[in-house]
Amino acid sequence: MREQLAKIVEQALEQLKGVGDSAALEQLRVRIMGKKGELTAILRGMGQLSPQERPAMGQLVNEARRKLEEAIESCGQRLQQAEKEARLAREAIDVTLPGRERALGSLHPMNIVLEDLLEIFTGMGFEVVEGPEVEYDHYNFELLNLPKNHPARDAQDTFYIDDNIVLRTHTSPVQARIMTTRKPPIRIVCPGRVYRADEVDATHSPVFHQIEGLVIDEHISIGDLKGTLDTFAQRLYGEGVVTRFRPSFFPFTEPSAEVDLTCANCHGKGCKMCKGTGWIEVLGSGMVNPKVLDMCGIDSKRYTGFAFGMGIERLAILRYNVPDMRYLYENDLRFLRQFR
Ligand code: 2U9
Repeated sequence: MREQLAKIVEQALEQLKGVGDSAALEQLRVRIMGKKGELTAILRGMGQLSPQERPAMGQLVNEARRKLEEAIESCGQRLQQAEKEARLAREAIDVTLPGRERALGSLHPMNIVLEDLLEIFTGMGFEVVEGPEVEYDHYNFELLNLPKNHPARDAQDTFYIDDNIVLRTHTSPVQARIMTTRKPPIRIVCPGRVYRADEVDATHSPVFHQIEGLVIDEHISIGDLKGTLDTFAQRLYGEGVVTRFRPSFFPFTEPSAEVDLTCANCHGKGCKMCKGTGWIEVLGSGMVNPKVLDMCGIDSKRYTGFAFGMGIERLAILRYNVPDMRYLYENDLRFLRQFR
């Protein structure tokens, strides 16, 4: 029995040297000291010894057990320390590494221009109003003095949903809706998406954006229109900019004018951008046609008004010198990142 005990201790100490992790150590501990362990078996076997032999043997077994326990304990500590060091090495963070850059978005050039326009117009006392993009023929055409046979209603230009419903071809129906539901004074701007059955090229798209303005009150004159657009032009392009009105025709305004602004690139001297003229065509405008006022339920004997409209893409293209309108729609990051 002594020999057996010595062998167990010797073998266990030898095996402990080769143990590589806590799990293997636990396995070894159970194999020796567990309920069915080798040492436990010896303890059980002591029952067969004579009473004279038992104390000495008991002492030996206790000593062996203490020795093994100590060895296992110190081996466990060694392993834990090694495992902790390995974990720390694995989880080490290099605090000197540069941080990961977050990809920040930015405003689309169309939205930069739109925000500027809205700031200018709200600063002048205009209210911003929006309306539906799928619109009744009645608001998109009829109330704007574009009767059924008018050439501007040509199916070539307009997307029809059915006989009475279209994709709005301008934001004017938003103003028409306001006129039918409110009393003057009215001072609104209406930005939004509009639709025309155009082929796509460098300057055309079947979907584009407009902002239109409408002012109606007693005694509104063409002087108010000119003053409003001059102020707008100067806030958009700078102090020295003025407007030039050229006679034109729109069914919903009378008289009507196309409005040029001093070329912000050459200050009127003439350059490539304004094709040598010193002027950039930006707006359409006019005094609201009395027929339109009356059709919308506003007494044209008492009230007058002016209206204007412009394309937002055109403003963005002019401001940023964009060579082709399609850049504004394709969302190529190489293009968009230039506006950060
Ligand atoms: C109502 C009455 C009058 C809105 C106006 C224009 C002139 C105009 C174009 C400029 C370039 C649109 O983007 S564009 O193609 N717009 O020239 N728009 S006056 O007149 C209105 C609108 C609503 C009730």
